[in-house]
Amino acid sequence: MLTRIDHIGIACFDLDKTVEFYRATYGFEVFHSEVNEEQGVREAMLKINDTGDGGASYLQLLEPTREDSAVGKWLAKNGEGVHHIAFGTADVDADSAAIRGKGVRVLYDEPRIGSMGSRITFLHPKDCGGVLTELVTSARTHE
Ligand code: MC0
Repeated sequence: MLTRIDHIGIACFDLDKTVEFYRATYGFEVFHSEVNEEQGVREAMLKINDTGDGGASYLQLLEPTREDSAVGKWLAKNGEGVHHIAFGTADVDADSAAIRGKGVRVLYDEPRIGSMGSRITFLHPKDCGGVLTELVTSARTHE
């Protein structure tokens, strides 16, 4: 069951500059940052609030580490902006299987490692009304 908006992924060319915009404009601070080489991103997670399901909601700022990554390709075509939305679930395996059963393409056979040790998968944007959609089970909720 999907129980929260886990994060909104925002693609940017310059992570440090974008972090500073969110800090100066809204007062959001970086909760966590990391590089995910498999996904080809350097990212900063800005926590908005804890949620009632044991998880939290974040803004995820994403700078590509290489031009041929998903975010690098998307930025070259579209420029900066909202790249994807992510729903949180306690069981990404069960939810991705259920959604696949409804005819939506799930991009990974097995969930991969996402931000802060989470387990993630993606749904194809062409099957989701043009919205790249991620499912996340956070390390806090998959223990
Ligand atoms: C591509 N398309 C999108 C899109 N990316 N539409 C909406 N939102 C996006 N973000 C559209 C393109 O415009 C194009 O449509 C069509 O999909 C094919 O795109 P493409 O440029 O030819 O690229 P593909 O097919 O090689 O790859 C698209 C695909 C890929 C969605 C399969 O980006 C992917 O695997 N994404 C999942 C992984 C990801 O995004 N990782 C970065 C975040 P037209 O109409 O022009 O044909 S990592 C992350 O978020 C982690 C760290 C975390 O949360 O913890």
